[in-house]
Amino acid sequence: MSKTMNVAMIGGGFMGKAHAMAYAAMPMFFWPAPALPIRKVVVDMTDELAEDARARFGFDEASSDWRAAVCRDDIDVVDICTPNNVHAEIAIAAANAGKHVICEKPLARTVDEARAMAEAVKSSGVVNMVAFNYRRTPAVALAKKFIDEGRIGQILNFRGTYLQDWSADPDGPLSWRFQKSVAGSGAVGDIGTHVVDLAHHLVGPIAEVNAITKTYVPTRPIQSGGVDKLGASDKNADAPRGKVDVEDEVTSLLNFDNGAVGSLEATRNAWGRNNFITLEIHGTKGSIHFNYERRDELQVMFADDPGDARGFRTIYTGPAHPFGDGLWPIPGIGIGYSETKIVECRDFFQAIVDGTEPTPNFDEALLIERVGDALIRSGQTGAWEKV
Ligand code: NAI
Ligand code: SOE
Repeated sequence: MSKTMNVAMIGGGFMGKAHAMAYAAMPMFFWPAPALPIRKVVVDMTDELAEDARARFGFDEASSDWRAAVCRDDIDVVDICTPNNVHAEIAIAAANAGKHVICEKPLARTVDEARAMAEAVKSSGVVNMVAFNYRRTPAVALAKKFIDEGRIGQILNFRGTYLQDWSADPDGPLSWRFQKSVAGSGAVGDIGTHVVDLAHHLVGPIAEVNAITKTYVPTRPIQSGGVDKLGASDKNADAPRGKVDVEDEVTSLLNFDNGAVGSLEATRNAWGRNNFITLEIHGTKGSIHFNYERRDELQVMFADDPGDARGFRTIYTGPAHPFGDGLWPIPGIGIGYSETKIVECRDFFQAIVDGTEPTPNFDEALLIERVGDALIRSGQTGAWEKV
């Protein structure tokens, strides 16, 4: 029987829901499970919010005191699902208490915070991971496999986009995602970092960037309540307006360490795009195309295909592909966002049990943070900026 591990989860919003679901579902998908996560205590800002999260997400206990929760003797894992402003403080306290830590992305608001977090987990020797879950989409993992096998040859160009439209309406609420003091940055940290993670995973480290950043909506109606309302679904155009002090959009050229070039776009203001994460990578022997809005599919073109079969073909991912052993027994059932979190949860607990480094860990996320910082700097200077 798998060993049980007690989790203290801090933050019971959107990601709290996704992580709680993964704790419950992971052993159902991956059996025998590396460990059985026990939803021990959930922490939120107030006793009322925490109790609501406890009842909804199936935790044993609720608390409004994360400092006490992360130090409890009976806690093995601390899971950080709060907005970005408290990631560093909680992760460092958890590491100092000897707890394994999984932290939502972006790792922190600034490079300095991220570095302090990476140092804390290193000096305490705890297992650490950052929740860049999109790389655990089976089609993305299949792209990685093809690249590692040399099927598209040497990579020449990476084009990555992350387009959404939940902030396109200027009367969408001023959530924490528009406040630098809470979020650290705007589209760069919130969604651009997912593209950087995918670029690092599939191509290698980004060396320098040349970016344009724009803020189109300078003020928004002040949001009531803590959990992010994410857009116009809950808008109150008559509320007093507060300042947006982060970028709405980033567009950048990229140079990679290995000589590949590329581009990155991230915006939450692109009407009609929902979770439009696209990757198109071409190499000396072929190309790969992925669109998260059709996340079960990977399009590939191999240059050595016979002339009469030249062109992109669509592979529909299923049991034969990465993570297929645990997901669904036949192709065509498909996966959702939650499955990426279930795989992430399995990999984190597997690393704890095996004593290995999960990926991406805090060191890798520090590098992503440095790319984000270079994107912001380049947006200000208009020049190429080194990572
Ligand atoms: P949210 O606003 O839905 O939920 C945040 C929760 O944390 C709220 O319940 C809030 O009351 C609570 N909270 C805030 N400060 C706290 C504190 N000091 N102590 C305890 N609880 C506190 O936010 P969401 O969307 O869940 O985002 C959380 C984190 O997850 C962010 O870092 C975000 O960037 C990341 N995220 C990652 C996603 C992914 O695809 N990997 C998707 C969405 C968010
Ligand atoms: C909002 O842009 C958001 O929830 C991001 O914070 C997540 O990281 C992304 O995966 C989904 O969209």
